[in-house]
Amino acid sequence: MKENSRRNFIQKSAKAGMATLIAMPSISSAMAAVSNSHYYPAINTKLFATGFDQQPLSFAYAALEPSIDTPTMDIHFNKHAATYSKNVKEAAVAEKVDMTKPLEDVLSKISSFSAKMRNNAGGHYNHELFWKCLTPTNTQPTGKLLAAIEKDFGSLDGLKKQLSEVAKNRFGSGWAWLIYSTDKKLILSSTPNQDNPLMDIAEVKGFPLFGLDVWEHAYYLKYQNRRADYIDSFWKVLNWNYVNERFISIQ
Ligand code: MN3
Repeated sequence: MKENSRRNFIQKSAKAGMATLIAMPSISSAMAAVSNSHYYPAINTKLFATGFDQQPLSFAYAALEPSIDTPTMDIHFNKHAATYSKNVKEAAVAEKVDMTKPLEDVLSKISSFSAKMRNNAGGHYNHELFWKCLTPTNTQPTGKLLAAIEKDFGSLDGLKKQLSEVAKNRFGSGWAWLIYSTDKKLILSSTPNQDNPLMDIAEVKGFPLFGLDVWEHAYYLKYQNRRADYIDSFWKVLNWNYVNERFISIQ
Protein backbone atom coordinates (compact mmCIF):
# COMPACT_ATOMS: atom_id res chain seq x y z
CA MET A 1 0.00 0.00 0.00
CA LYS A 2 1.44 3.39 -0.99
CA GLU A 3 1.71 6.08 1.67
CA ASN A 4 -1.14 8.02 0.10
CA SER A 5 -3.45 5.08 -0.14
CA ARG A 6 -2.53 4.05 3.36
CA ARG A 7 -3.37 7.51 4.65
CA ASN A 8 -6.64 7.42 2.73
CA PHE A 9 -7.33 3.99 4.08
CA ILE A 10 -6.62 5.11 7.64
CA GLN A 11 -8.72 8.22 7.15
CA LYS A 12 -11.55 6.16 5.70
CA SER A 13 -11.27 3.66 8.53
CA ALA A 14 -11.21 6.48 11.04
CA LYS A 15 -14.27 7.98 9.40
CA ALA A 16 -15.95 4.60 9.40
CA GLY A 17 -15.00 4.30 13.07
CA MET A 18 -16.42 7.74 13.73
CA ALA A 19 -19.52 6.79 11.83
CA THR A 20 -19.84 3.73 14.04
CA LEU A 21 -19.35 5.83 17.14
CA ILE A 22 -21.84 8.40 15.94
CA ALA A 23 -24.25 5.69 14.92
CA MET A 24 -24.02 3.96 18.28
CA PRO A 25 -26.18 6.38 20.24
CA SER A 26 -28.92 6.14 17.65
CA ILE A 27 -28.72 2.35 17.69
CA SER A 28 -28.88 2.48 21.48
CA SER A 29 -31.89 4.79 21.38
CA ALA A 30 -33.57 2.54 18.87
CA MET A 31 -32.98 -0.40 21.18
CA ALA A 32 -34.18 1.61 24.14
CA ALA A 33 -37.29 2.51 22.21
CA VAL A 34 -37.91 -1.16 21.49
CA SER A 35 -37.20 -1.99 25.11
CA ASN A 36 -39.57 0.65 26.39
CA SER A 37 -42.41 -0.66 24.32
CA HIS A 38 -41.58 -4.17 25.42
CA TYR A 39 -43.21 -5.81 28.41
CA TYR A 40 -40.18 -6.94 30.35
CA PRO A 41 -38.03 -3.83 31.04
CA ALA A 42 -41.05 -2.15 32.56
CA ILE A 43 -40.73 -4.55 35.45
CA ASN A 44 -39.27 -3.16 38.63
CA THR A 45 -36.44 -5.67 38.66
CA LYS A 46 -35.42 -4.88 42.22
CA LEU A 47 -38.83 -5.89 43.47
CA PHE A 48 -39.76 -8.60 41.03
CA ALA A 49 -36.67 -10.09 39.39
CA THR A 50 -36.66 -13.86 39.71
CA GLY A 51 -33.55 -15.82 40.59
CA PHE A 52 -32.72 -19.42 39.70
CA ASP A 53 -32.94 -20.80 43.24
CA GLN A 54 -36.21 -21.78 44.84
CA GLN A 55 -37.22 -19.25 47.49
CA PRO A 56 -38.78 -20.43 50.77
CA LEU A 57 -42.56 -20.38 51.09
CA SER A 58 -43.92 -17.55 53.21
CA PHE A 59 -46.57 -19.82 54.79
CA ALA A 60 -46.86 -23.38 56.14
CA TYR A 61 -47.96 -26.25 53.87
CA ALA A 62 -51.19 -26.48 55.88
CA ALA A 63 -51.89 -22.74 55.79
CA LEU A 64 -54.12 -22.79 52.72
CA GLU A 65 -56.42 -25.56 53.99
CA PRO A 66 -59.10 -26.35 52.98
CA SER A 67 -58.69 -24.55 49.65
CA ILE A 68 -55.33 -26.15 48.88
CA ASP A 69 -54.59 -29.24 50.96
CA THR A 70 -51.37 -29.91 52.87
CA PRO A 71 -50.06 -32.93 50.90
CA THR A 72 -50.59 -31.08 47.61
CA MET A 73 -48.69 -28.02 48.87
CA ASP A 74 -45.87 -30.20 50.18
CA ILE A 75 -45.45 -32.32 47.05
CA HIS A 76 -46.09 -29.43 44.67
CA PHE A 77 -43.44 -27.27 46.34
CA ASN A 78 -40.83 -29.86 47.32
CA LYS A 79 -41.07 -32.20 44.34
CA HIS A 80 -42.54 -30.55 41.27
CA ALA A 81 -41.36 -26.96 41.74
CA ALA A 82 -38.00 -27.93 43.26
CA THR A 83 -37.30 -30.04 40.18
CA TYR A 84 -37.91 -27.11 37.84
CA SER A 85 -35.39 -25.07 39.82
CA LYS A 86 -32.82 -27.88 39.75
CA ASN A 87 -33.32 -28.42 36.02
CA VAL A 88 -33.25 -24.76 35.01
CA LYS A 89 -29.90 -24.42 36.76
CA GLU A 90 -28.57 -27.45 34.89
CA ALA A 91 -29.79 -25.96 31.61
CA ALA A 92 -28.25 -22.58 32.52
CA VAL A 93 -24.85 -24.19 33.06
CA ALA A 94 -25.08 -26.16 29.81
CA GLU A 95 -26.26 -23.12 27.82
CA LYS A 96 -23.91 -20.63 29.47
CA VAL A 97 -26.54 -18.40 31.05
CA ASP A 98 -25.36 -15.92 33.68
CA MET A 99 -27.37 -16.93 36.75
CA THR A 100 -26.61 -13.65 38.54
CA LYS A 101 -28.99 -12.00 36.06
CA PRO A 102 -32.79 -12.24 36.31
CA LEU A 103 -34.48 -15.31 34.89
CA GLU A 104 -36.77 -12.89 33.06
CA ASP A 105 -33.84 -12.17 30.69
CA VAL A 106 -33.91 -15.80 29.58
CA LEU A 107 -37.70 -15.89 29.29
CA SER A 108 -37.77 -12.85 27.00
CA LYS A 109 -35.60 -14.71 24.46
CA ILE A 110 -36.60 -18.27 25.24
CA SER A 111 -36.87 -19.18 21.53
CA SER A 112 -33.06 -19.16 21.35
CA PHE A 113 -32.71 -21.83 24.08
CA SER A 114 -33.38 -25.56 24.35
CA ALA A 115 -36.68 -27.26 25.12
CA LYS A 116 -35.23 -28.17 28.54
CA MET A 117 -34.65 -24.48 29.24
CA ARG A 118 -38.12 -23.51 28.00
CA ASN A 119 -39.89 -26.07 30.16
CA ASN A 120 -37.85 -25.52 33.30
CA ALA A 121 -37.23 -21.76 33.14
CA GLY A 122 -40.99 -21.43 32.65
CA GLY A 123 -41.75 -24.00 35.33
CA HIS A 124 -39.48 -22.31 37.84
CA TYR A 125 -40.67 -18.76 37.11
CA ASN A 126 -44.34 -19.74 37.12
CA HIS A 127 -44.13 -21.50 40.48
CA GLU A 128 -42.05 -18.80 42.16
CA LEU A 129 -44.76 -16.36 41.12
CA PHE A 130 -47.58 -18.73 42.06
CA TRP A 131 -46.43 -19.18 45.69
CA LYS A 132 -46.17 -15.43 46.16
CA CYS A 133 -49.68 -15.01 44.79
CA LEU A 134 -51.11 -17.29 47.49
CA THR A 135 -51.92 -16.36 51.08
CA PRO A 136 -53.99 -17.71 53.97
CA THR A 137 -55.14 -14.13 54.67
CA ASN A 138 -58.31 -12.79 53.11
CA THR A 139 -57.31 -9.99 50.72
CA GLN A 140 -59.10 -7.89 48.13
CA PRO A 141 -58.00 -5.79 45.15
CA THR A 142 -58.04 -2.08 45.97
CA GLY A 143 -57.29 1.35 44.53
CA LYS A 144 -55.91 1.55 41.01
CA LEU A 145 -55.99 -2.22 40.52
CA LEU A 146 -59.67 -2.45 41.43
CA ALA A 147 -60.41 0.51 39.16
CA ALA A 148 -58.56 -1.19 36.28
CA ILE A 149 -60.41 -4.47 36.91
CA GLU A 150 -63.74 -2.64 36.84
CA LYS A 151 -62.76 -0.82 33.67
CA ASP A 152 -61.56 -3.92 31.79
CA PHE A 153 -63.91 -6.61 33.20
CA GLY A 154 -66.92 -4.69 34.48
CA SER A 155 -66.39 -5.90 38.05
CA LEU A 156 -64.25 -8.15 40.21
CA ASP A 157 -66.85 -10.89 39.75
CA GLY A 158 -66.60 -10.37 36.00
CA LEU A 159 -62.85 -10.94 36.13
CA LYS A 160 -63.24 -14.03 38.32
CA LYS A 161 -65.88 -15.49 36.04
CA GLN A 162 -63.87 -14.90 32.86
CA LEU A 163 -60.55 -16.09 34.25
CA SER A 164 -62.22 -19.18 35.71
CA GLU A 165 -63.55 -20.01 32.23
CA VAL A 166 -60.08 -19.57 30.72
CA ALA A 167 -58.61 -21.84 33.41
CA LYS A 168 -61.31 -24.50 32.99
CA ASN A 169 -60.90 -24.49 29.23
CA ARG A 170 -57.11 -24.88 29.19
CA PHE A 171 -56.86 -28.30 27.57
CA GLY A 172 -54.34 -30.51 29.34
CA SER A 173 -51.65 -28.91 31.47
CA GLY A 174 -50.99 -25.21 31.64
CA TRP A 175 -51.73 -21.89 33.24
CA ALA A 176 -54.33 -19.12 33.21
CA TRP A 177 -53.03 -15.56 33.61
CA LEU A 178 -54.10 -12.04 34.43
CA ILE A 179 -51.58 -9.90 32.60
CA TYR A 180 -50.88 -6.25 32.01
CA SER A 181 -50.56 -5.85 28.26
CA THR A 182 -48.15 -3.64 26.35
CA ASP A 183 -51.07 -1.31 25.61
CA LYS A 184 -51.79 -0.95 29.32
CA LYS A 185 -54.86 -3.10 29.65
CA LEU A 186 -55.65 -5.96 31.95
CA ILE A 187 -56.16 -9.02 29.81
CA LEU A 188 -56.51 -12.75 30.32
CA SER A 189 -54.49 -15.44 28.66
CA SER A 190 -53.67 -19.08 28.93
CA THR A 191 -50.43 -20.87 28.13
CA PRO A 192 -49.77 -24.58 27.60
CA ASN A 193 -47.29 -26.59 29.69
CA GLN A 194 -44.90 -24.22 31.51
CA ASP A 195 -44.94 -21.39 28.97
CA ASN A 196 -45.76 -17.90 30.23
CA PRO A 197 -46.59 -14.41 28.91
CA LEU A 198 -43.01 -13.14 29.35
CA MET A 199 -41.75 -15.57 26.72
CA ASP A 200 -41.03 -14.31 23.22
CA ILE A 201 -42.95 -17.30 21.87
CA ALA A 202 -46.14 -16.52 23.85
CA GLU A 203 -49.21 -15.83 21.72
CA VAL A 204 -50.32 -13.15 24.20
CA LYS A 205 -47.49 -11.24 25.84
CA GLY A 206 -47.49 -9.05 28.89
CA PHE A 207 -46.47 -8.71 32.51
CA PRO A 208 -48.12 -11.45 34.58
CA LEU A 209 -49.96 -10.06 37.59
CA PHE A 210 -50.83 -13.57 38.71
CA GLY A 211 -51.01 -17.04 37.27
CA LEU A 212 -53.21 -20.00 38.13
CA ASP A 213 -51.60 -23.42 37.84
CA VAL A 214 -54.08 -25.85 36.30
CA TRP A 215 -51.75 -28.81 35.97
CA GLU A 216 -53.38 -31.84 37.60
CA HIS A 217 -50.49 -31.98 40.10
CA ALA A 218 -51.80 -28.68 41.52
CA TYR A 219 -55.16 -30.13 42.57
CA TYR A 220 -55.62 -33.83 41.84
CA LEU A 221 -54.99 -35.23 45.36
CA LYS A 222 -57.91 -33.25 46.76
CA TYR A 223 -60.09 -32.42 43.79
CA GLN A 224 -59.39 -35.33 41.39
CA ASN A 225 -61.11 -34.42 38.11
CA ARG A 226 -62.98 -31.43 39.59
CA ARG A 227 -60.76 -28.68 38.24
CA ALA A 228 -63.64 -26.20 38.48
CA ASP A 229 -63.88 -26.70 42.27
CA TYR A 230 -60.14 -26.11 42.62
CA ILE A 231 -60.47 -22.90 40.59
CA ASP A 232 -63.35 -21.71 42.81
CA SER A 233 -61.17 -22.32 45.88
CA PHE A 234 -58.19 -20.54 44.37
CA TRP A 235 -60.01 -17.20 44.64
CA LYS A 236 -60.16 -17.64 48.44
CA VAL A 237 -56.37 -17.83 48.75
CA LEU A 238 -55.26 -15.42 46.03
CA ASN A 239 -52.93 -12.78 47.49
CA TRP A 240 -54.47 -9.60 46.09
CA ASN A 241 -52.03 -7.49 48.14
CA TYR A 242 -49.16 -8.94 46.15
CA VAL A 243 -51.04 -8.63 42.85
CA ASN A 244 -51.71 -5.01 43.76
CA GLU A 245 -47.98 -4.39 44.39
CA ARG A 246 -47.09 -5.90 41.03
CA PHE A 247 -49.69 -3.75 39.29
CA ILE A 248 -48.59 -0.53 41.00
CA SER A 249 -44.94 -1.23 40.14
CA ILE A 250 -45.57 -1.04 36.39
CA GLN A 251 -47.75 2.07 36.31
MN1 MN3 B 1 -47.37 -26.76 39.32
